[in-house]
Amino acid sequence: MSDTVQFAVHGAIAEAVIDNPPVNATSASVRQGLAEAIRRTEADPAIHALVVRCAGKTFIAGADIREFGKPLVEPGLPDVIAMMDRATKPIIAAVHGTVLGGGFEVALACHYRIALPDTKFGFPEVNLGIVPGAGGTQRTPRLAGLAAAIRLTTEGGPIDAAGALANGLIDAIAEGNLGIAAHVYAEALIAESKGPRSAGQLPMPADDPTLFEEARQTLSRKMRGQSAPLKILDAIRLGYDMDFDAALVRELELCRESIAGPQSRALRHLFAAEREVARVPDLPADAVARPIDRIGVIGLGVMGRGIVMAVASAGLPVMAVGLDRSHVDAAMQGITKLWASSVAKGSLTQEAVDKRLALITISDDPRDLAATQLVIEAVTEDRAIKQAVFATLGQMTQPGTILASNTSFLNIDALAEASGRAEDVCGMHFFNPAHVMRLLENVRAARTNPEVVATIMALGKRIGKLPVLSGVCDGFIVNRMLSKRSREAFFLVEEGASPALIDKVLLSYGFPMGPFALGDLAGLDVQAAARKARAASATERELRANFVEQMVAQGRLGQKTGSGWYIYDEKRKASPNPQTDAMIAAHAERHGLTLRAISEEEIRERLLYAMVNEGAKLLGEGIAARPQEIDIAMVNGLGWPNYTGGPMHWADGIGLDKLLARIERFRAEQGDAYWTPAPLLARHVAEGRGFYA
Ligand code: 3H9
Repeated sequence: MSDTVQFAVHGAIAEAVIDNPPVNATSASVRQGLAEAIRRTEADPAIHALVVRCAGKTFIAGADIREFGKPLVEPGLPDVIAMMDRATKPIIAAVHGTVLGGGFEVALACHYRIALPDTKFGFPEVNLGIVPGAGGTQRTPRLAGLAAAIRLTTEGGPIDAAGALANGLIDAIAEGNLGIAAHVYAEALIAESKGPRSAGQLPMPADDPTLFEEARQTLSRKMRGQSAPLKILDAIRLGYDMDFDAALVRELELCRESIAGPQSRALRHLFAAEREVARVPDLPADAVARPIDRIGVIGLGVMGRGIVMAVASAGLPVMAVGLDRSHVDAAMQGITKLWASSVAKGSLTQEAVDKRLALITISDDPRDLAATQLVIEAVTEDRAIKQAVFATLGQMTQPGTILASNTSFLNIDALAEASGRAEDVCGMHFFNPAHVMRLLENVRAARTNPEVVATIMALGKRIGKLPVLSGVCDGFIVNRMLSKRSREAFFLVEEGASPALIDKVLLSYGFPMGPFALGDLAGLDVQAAARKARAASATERELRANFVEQMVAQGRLGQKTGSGWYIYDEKRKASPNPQTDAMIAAHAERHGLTLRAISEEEIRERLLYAMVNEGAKLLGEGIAARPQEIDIAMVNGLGWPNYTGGPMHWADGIGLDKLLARIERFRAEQGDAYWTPAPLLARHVAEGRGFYA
């Protein structure tokens, strides 16, 4: 047989058990083993049915992503699936765990499907920029109807066993031992003389062009810029335009084209990078995570509340400490209100909310943090206040209790010294809203114990976050790179590019919004405060580009006051703001600046290359250990479009030599202070390599 598929015969029933860790992907040996199992079943007159199931924690979770881009080893998955479809004896898929992508397609090609109750099914191909290629877009509508098929294949989200049963995607839910249940099921089929049946023989459901059109519009909005979702709709439509077999051939072509395209390469890169960043390269093997079963949060402003919610949502007890009773009460009211709105929307049950609330203990006395193993500090972003809090925490918590700051810009080494227990101190920088955003920048300070690093990386995952490790610097990875984009955006306005044009350029690149719309959303007062905090190290030109301060002085704080870079109506819909044009014109006159027309290309390059160059500096300085950290942080923290693979992957695609040449040109035009190429970038170009290879 094959290394990964065991074939056994029990009476009239044959069984193929796939064992291909970690996720039983359909690697070459699995395909070969399955093909052989079908051949043997067909050839042996004593066998009347074949059960296909998997060892380990899951049924097949998809095609083997690691084989993509390499020459195909026969047989391909569609060939194996065609053998199943044509088999003359019933094949039963007995499934558990996560039945995904090519795994779901294998199951759908089997003639009968039974599943354990907690099984999840789905077509996550779309998240990898891929069109399902082994019949998923053809069998699903025939079994589950058009609406369910469109939803499953284009949205990528899972459906549970009960949903799959209700939608006709499986035949039964099995209790107890899956192998035994499958055997019993197969025996019953044989006893009732139920033969094979192919979903391909079923008719397509009635066509519904409106459904396709609505899906097209929704996907164009929700997954803006991505080609796979729309290609998947095209693939489903094939079922109406040609017969089943021809549709399968064309579906496979669309699948292969999508795999070869840049968007899928980028998304697969992120899939691998996401797993890579969880492995910190230089942690000693004996750096084991400390046990954490009680967390403290001190400071209950917007960030602190979000962190409390994130921790409690993960089922961990949390001691929430605020400045005084009224702050604590206000925080709890805020948290309760947010969760109540989730209940009202139907995304959470009241029972789940009650469980979470029961995990939160409130206090206004830092001494109550003594029983925690990790405290996340989220007090006001002020050096003196934070240092005082760290000094208190150093005294009031046990040695070994991890003290993590949620600071965005302050120096964690200084906080570490203030605590008197520097080896227990680190950063855990959440993004707003902290209970929603996945990215978590974990920060290793100069004296952080490796065990602390191991603990916060593991804890981040446990509370549903995507932890990325950063070193200490001003702004860590995301905010440091973003600050270069903001600077360039203000300069571009001073030179003549309108904020609306700049926003449009970034929007069409794929960001969810441009820097000025984002500033209005976040609040220009917040931005002004951040600029003030960094004024001491700012250049004259940076200080001169004081548009934000000018607007704040006029009471224009962005969306919350109805006016900022844009004007907002009561529904917060933006329109151009004549005051902004007047402000820019007056600013230019005051400072004797000549405004010029700036091309969209220059705007795009200056905004994005400024960030890539800063990313290269982060790498060169060792703040980010690998380009993966940067790509994952920027995609998940800033909304850098995922289908470009993140700034460093994208830059490799452009070619670092071209990038360096543009940076040198901007340096000549704008000055060394803003456009000195990162030494690492220059070195990579000299060596003819990219950030990745
Ligand atoms: C497809 O099926 C195309 C077909 O329609 C058409 C064919 C013609 N291949 O996530 P984890 C590895 S496209 C190879 O940490 P979890 C993963 O890299 C595919 N390897 O575990 C990691 O390795 P490492 C459609 C894979 O328990 C290890 O498994 N399917 C694959 O948190 C553990 O992964 C998908 O897109 C794979 N397909 O989550 C499913 N999948 O430790 C993608 C995983 O060396 N996979 N690995 O880094 C997932 O969503 C999650 O991995 C899963 C498990 C939910 C299965």
